[in-house]
Amino acid sequence: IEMSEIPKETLALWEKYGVGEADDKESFQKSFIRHVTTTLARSVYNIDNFSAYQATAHTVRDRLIKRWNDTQQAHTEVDPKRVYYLSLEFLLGRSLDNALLNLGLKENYGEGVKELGFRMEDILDEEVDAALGNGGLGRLAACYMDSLATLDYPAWGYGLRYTYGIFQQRLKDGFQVELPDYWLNFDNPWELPRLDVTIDVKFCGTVNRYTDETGKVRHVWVNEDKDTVQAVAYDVPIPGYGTKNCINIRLWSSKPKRKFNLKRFNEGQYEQAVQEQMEAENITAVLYPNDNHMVGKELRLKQQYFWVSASLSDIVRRFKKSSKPWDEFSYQVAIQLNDTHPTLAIVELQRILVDLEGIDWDEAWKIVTNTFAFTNHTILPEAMERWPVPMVQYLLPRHMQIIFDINLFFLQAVERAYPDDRELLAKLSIIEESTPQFVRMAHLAIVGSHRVNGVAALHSELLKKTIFKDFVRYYGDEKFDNKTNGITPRRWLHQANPKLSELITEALGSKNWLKNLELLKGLKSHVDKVDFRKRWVTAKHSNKVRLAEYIKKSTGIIVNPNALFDVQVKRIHEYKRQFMNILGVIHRYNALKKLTSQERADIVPRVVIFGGKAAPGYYIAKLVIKLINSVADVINNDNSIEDTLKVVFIPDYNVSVAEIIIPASDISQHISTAGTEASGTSNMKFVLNGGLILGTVDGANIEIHEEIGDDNIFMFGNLADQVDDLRHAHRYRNIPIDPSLQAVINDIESGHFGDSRIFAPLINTITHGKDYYLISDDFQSYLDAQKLVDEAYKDKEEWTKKSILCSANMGKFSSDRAIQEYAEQIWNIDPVPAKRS
Ligand code: B1H
Ligand code: IMP
Repeated sequence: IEMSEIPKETLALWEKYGVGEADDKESFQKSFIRHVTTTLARSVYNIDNFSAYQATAHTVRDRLIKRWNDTQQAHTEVDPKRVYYLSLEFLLGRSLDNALLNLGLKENYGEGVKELGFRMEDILDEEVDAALGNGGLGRLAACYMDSLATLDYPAWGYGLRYTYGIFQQRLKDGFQVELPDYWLNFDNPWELPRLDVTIDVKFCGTVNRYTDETGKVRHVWVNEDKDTVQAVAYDVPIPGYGTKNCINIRLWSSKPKRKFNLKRFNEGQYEQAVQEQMEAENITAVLYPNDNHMVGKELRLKQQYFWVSASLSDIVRRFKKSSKPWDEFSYQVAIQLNDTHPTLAIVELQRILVDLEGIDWDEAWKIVTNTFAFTNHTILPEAMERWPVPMVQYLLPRHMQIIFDINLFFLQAVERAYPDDRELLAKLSIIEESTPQFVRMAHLAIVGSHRVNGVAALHSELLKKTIFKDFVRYYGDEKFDNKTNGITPRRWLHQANPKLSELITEALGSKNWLKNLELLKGLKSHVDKVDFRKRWVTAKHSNKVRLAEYIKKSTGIIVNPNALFDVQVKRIHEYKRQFMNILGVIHRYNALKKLTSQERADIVPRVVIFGGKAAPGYYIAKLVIKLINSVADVINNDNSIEDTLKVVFIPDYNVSVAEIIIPASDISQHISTAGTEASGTSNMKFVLNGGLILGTVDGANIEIHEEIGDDNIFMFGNLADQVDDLRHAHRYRNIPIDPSLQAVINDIESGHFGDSRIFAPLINTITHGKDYYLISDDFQSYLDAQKLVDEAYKDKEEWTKKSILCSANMGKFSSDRAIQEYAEQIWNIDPVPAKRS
């Protein structure tokens, strides 16, 4: 309804009784008590930390909803071009602390809960993570939403509301075991169920051809009711920092379209009657727990189409509200594809335009390609999405036809540009001509988008030189570019490291750096001040004490906060080489054992900290976890080395655990085989928090190195352009294993760390598996780099200077910078100032 159609008296009432925005302590306490009483139906006599969390969360939620409404209203009034970020993963973590800080409520509310008899820290600790993602890709989406909100961009995220997020990891006898993450066990205050916003999503069925009244051949996709499921919207408000703006992530949940099948029930077929219900609900039941690995399950393809179909239907509905002509669609709508997972959106939009709206193919295709842009996040071959043609044909018959047509017209154009180059056609084709045929999703994403980007400079270059080389030849260079990843300094410094954040704000004279991270450069002038360095070390030390307490609580292991904390936390994957790290630990242990007590007195004690989940079906990665724990058992119980080395595997690494670990690291490891880690984003988080890094010449490490300089980073290993030759050499020549590495392997095989037969398949990846990730080739230079770390840490003052310079030079890696680049260079969107009311 238009504002002008509402009677003045009605508006006056809304004005009078409208939800207030008061942020003071007393208003908080009033809301808190009201929520305890009415929302939770509890009282002063039975309120524990968890209810206090719920009441606080609901109080914040009220404020968020107000901002969310105002933001949506401003967008509706301005009707600007919007960007839609399609991601199968949003790894948000906890929301309460983030919302309190972004809204500027933390101090008043902290006071408020204290007077009511609670500690804010305890309340914050009651929240379960929203863990709807695997790792870097999902967390990147979350950081990008924070920046989009903070910069007032008119943006929406679209994803799935999984009933089960990434599994919880426990350790049993040193092995990983998985537990379901039933995160919706209690009410979730951070979502707004929109039970009235439902969209039908079709599967299966057949395609009918007909001739319409103008004589044009058209297609209609029909299916049975039982093959239609319903998508229900749940909205997750994302508040910006230092703005009234609050944007939305719309997550879809699946439910059966048809109510219970009464006929079958009455025929006594109870199970079949329930079956359909369950199959519909299955679609959004669980997040696939594979990072950087494709699993060709039919249910995963159903998830992808379910999500894409509901989202596009919503986007198209919103576009139609403003009655603009179709040729303006791409001036109103930008859609970013977070990896190939949402690639079917390209096909779905073409189907909507051609089949439902009756637009000519070529005109529709222009609209489609001007709307979409595609981000690639990996070049690992096992992660490339390919779907069997028969599977697509069965689930989405009309989409398969459209894909064939897209491919035909595309290849015809290629042939016109390169006549007689059959090989080029085969290489570029969207269809892989195997038995069965496969749809290559990356090819479809490139052909259907106007821009393709990688996520760090090296990665984007490698894309152009390797897997997308032939596309560059056809389209030219301009379609392919780089958008180096970024992280939000609000969560990853201000929230996770309040002590350091406070010190930085004091030194720089304001909090402006939280919105303009380049201002951190101002810290450089403080490096030579002894007092500033002392306070920097004090802040870091208290983070190490906090982590030591967490380690004791979660593993029982006691570590010394004065030791050098050496951290590798990320998904467990062969290409990330946690295996090399633990082999290096064994090497260190054996060296320590050879020292005399006197010699050991000179050694910098180390705590080597691991964390990360292995995909449940990734056998070798799970063996790496077991090896780490077996090695830890031996080393931590060997008194002869006098606490110069401890090894810890922190279970269930997730976003909120990361917030404790990252600010406490002295050095962290980012040691992927060169050319394999597209970017990495935890590397940025560690350095922003004044942690040094030990890394290979890979991903964003290279750009971090450029920004912070040679003196403040430890780089080692073979370069990306040497990897092919080295692999070739392993495959076809007998390359002897590095002697230090061989000694370590012998040690494991001697049974020093338990029954070595368990580890044989893991060790074989080096000795008989051609050492695909080049551990042997990099091992010596890795050990050398570790030696430099030990030496450097002995000079505490110099180390602290490095630490400060690390933070000071990290401005580039704010997700605000990344989002601004996307907005200006790809999406062509402008901020819509947040409404004040
Ligand atoms: C990244 C993935 C990924 N790249 C498939 N690719 C998945 C691929 O469920 N799947 O099928 C899930 C995840 N994740 C990561 O993206 C890269 O490895 C990192 O280097 C990068 O920093 C991150 C964000 O760009
Ligand atoms: P949509 O763009 O129609 O999907 O709207 C998204 C949400 O924004 C809706 O659920 C409404 O709650 C809100 N909204 C849309 N238009 C207006 C408006 O004009 N004023 C206030 N809120 C609006």
